[in-house]
Amino acid sequence: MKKALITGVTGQDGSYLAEFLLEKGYEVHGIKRRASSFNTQRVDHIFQDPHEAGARFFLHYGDLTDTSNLTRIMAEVRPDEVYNLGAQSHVAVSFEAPEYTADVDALGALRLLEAIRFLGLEKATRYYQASTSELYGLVRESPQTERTPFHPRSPYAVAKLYAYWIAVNYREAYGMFACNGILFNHESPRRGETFVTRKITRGLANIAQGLERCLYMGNLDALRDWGHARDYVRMQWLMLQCDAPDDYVVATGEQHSVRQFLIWAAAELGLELEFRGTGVDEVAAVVSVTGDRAPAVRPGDVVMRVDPKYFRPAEVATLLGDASKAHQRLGWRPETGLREMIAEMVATDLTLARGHALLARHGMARPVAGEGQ
Ligand code: NDP
Ligand code: GDR
Repeated sequence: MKKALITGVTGQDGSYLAEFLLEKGYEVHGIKRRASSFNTQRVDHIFQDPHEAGARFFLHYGDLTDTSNLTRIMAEVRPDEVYNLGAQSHVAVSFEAPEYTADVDALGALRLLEAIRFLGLEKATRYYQASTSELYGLVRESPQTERTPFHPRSPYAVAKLYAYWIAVNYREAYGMFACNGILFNHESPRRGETFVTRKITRGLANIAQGLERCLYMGNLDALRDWGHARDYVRMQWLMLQCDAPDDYVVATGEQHSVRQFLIWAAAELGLELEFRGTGVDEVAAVVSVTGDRAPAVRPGDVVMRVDPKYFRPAEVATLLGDASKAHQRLGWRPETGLREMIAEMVATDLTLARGHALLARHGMARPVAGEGQ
């Protein structure tokens, strides 16, 4: 039975990857952080009682900033495959916590590679690094391929640049099977609530149910290549099954604006939007409401306003990936289209919002958690 070790197992990708590897028959070990409240919601459905015979999913406390902890877990598990998905993954937050972001995202990768080397596992353990389209930053050519030059635009992207190159370096220096997946944005109903897609689907679902009045957004003109996380974790695994290690772009090859995402998410709730004004004065107003998904919304309601607080000190204006190499060498193609993914995200957030609204009607109102980035 193959063994995998996943950092960031409690995150969006970690949860889909753990599911995928368990289905493939792997024994899966994940590193979770100690937190003062539960942080395993995304993997609770695949929890297995370690006391039961045949359990194949195990969680270990750990942190990418803690060398001895990572080395000890690596020594205990001796994994065939390591997937380094753990990160402070929010670009805007990285401007506020640049040093922490570098410690986790850059040095965390080094610590894992060194643990593999220190334990003499460099020929036994394959390593996947969660690299990112943010490396391209100020893009020099479009679409971006594995050969497009990098120009990172945030402390997050600069830290990930180090992680990218240290994986390449350990491959060249020590013959390690280390791969970079240069993944473009990928989303799902499990996406963190402060990334733009989830912020929109969750915010609009809350507005539809009368739990919030208005969504406050940053740069609506940003262009992204959005895919589904479920499709992208399949590619993370495929990379480590090859005869030789390499780096791959993972993307859909389609690009849309944040504004367009808003329009399509609203349409899933039966809301037609009209955008008025420009720049920081731009708003989205409801033109018509159809169906019964948004009982709290009336035509004329302003459901989105721009708040410059969400602009970034340096923005990545446009990203569009060319995943031809992944397709030609590994036969990978994304299976879920953007409209289908938006429908899935809105449906999930609407169910959550209806639950909140029901509690509120019975005097058990819980505030809708936090504004953010
Ligand atoms: P998430 O933010 O959903 O998950 C990040 C995970 O890392 C969480 O499990 C988090 O734990 C964990 N983590 C954070 N800090 C530490 C730390 N100090 N030590 C150990 N674990 C830590 O990210 P995604 O699942 O979306 O992304 C997975 C990886 O892929 C990340 O490295 C991200 O940067 C990268 N990436 C993501 C893309 C995307 O569009 N989603 C695109 C390209 C790259 P906790 O749950 O406790 O917070
Ligand atoms: P990104 O994702 O920065 O691309 O990083 P995010 O969803 O945060 O932003 C995408 C674009 O939308 C614009 N935007 C807003 N973003 C947020 N979060 N909140 C807003 O209110 C808002 N308004 C407009 C942003 O300015 C940006 O242009 C994600 C992360 O998952 C990284 O870890 C990963 O490496 C990259 O994708 C690929």
